[in-house]
Amino acid sequence: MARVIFSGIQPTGRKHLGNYIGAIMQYVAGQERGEPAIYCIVDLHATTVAYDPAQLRERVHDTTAILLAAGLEPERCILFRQGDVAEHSELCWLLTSVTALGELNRMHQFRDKSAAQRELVSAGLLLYPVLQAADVLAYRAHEVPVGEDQREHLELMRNIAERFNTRFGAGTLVIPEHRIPEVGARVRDLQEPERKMSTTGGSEQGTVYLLDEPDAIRRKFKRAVTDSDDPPVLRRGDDKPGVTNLIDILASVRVVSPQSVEQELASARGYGDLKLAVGDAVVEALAPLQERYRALRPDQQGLEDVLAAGADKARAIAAETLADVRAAMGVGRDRRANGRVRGWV
Ligand code: AQP
Repeated sequence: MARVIFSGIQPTGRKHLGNYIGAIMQYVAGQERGEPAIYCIVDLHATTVAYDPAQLRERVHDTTAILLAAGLEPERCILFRQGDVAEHSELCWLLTSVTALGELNRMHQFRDKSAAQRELVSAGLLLYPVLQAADVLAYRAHEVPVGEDQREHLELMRNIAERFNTRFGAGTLVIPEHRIPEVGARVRDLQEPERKMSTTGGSEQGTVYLLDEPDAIRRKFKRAVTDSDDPPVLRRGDDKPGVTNLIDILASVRVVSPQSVEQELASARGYGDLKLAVGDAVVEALAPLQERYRALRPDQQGLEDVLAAGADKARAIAAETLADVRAAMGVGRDRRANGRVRGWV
């Protein structure tokens, strides 16, 4: 059976190693399997917190160039901007009818982000996971590659889809499954390893950005917080978040198992060797991405062309789902004729 893969990513110019290992590496691998693999830059989600409208399109271009530089190929996947496909917003509204307010209030991300807002906690921030559900469900995706931090939203999305099917018609929506990597699902801040590496919540020194200079990357790893075990113990464990994080990052960028990294480091003199090895490996892994990014980013028209072509393909799929959802809910004129979607009038 064809496996549709879908994932969304926020538009920022500062994607970090957590985004790369938790999500972007999986996106690239998903191109092999997805039928199709669909990736969306979620500019509508970006409007749920304070932002600068003049910068939003720039950030979308930054992220598009990063994804292409990381290995997404427009011929092998569908890459587009959420705001170019109106079906996402419409489906979000329709799905609110099967979403409980209490569930949205309980989401950890809503609680954290609403506490961080200085002026306005927007209703959009509360509805964020419903729009996310609409993103995925519009494509009847089976698989959603994400990091560990999105587990709760994925569960909610499944509840929404199940409730919709029970209320309005079995089989209308596909119940998606998350795909969280076994290693690297939660890359931690290098300075505060009890927290995840994050765009908004982390420390500058603890966050490795994909476009950081090689020296800066090595320096951040050199200063990474480990622990005070004496003698140093180079193994993973819940009691050793800093060391575990470094081993997991090294394993992820080399695409080997953490056990093989532990074996390799068995004769190391201390944490310094681990920090050097992981710094070098990350610099090496990111070098081709950085080079391609520098070539791609100035061509704004080329990036827009990729997004526009992706949006056309995405819209064609989402429109079919929307027609079925509207029909099942009895909303608007029935746009289906002989099972096919008629033009929007
Ligand atoms: N630390 C992480 N480890 C593993 N995966 C992670 N992801 C995010 N942080 C980690 C995964 O990256 C994908 C894109 O996330 P996003 O669209 O939320 O982008 P962002 O805003 O740049 O990511 P942050 O850092 O998570 O933002 P904050 O913390 O500021 O809200 C997702 O699949 C996510 O799981």
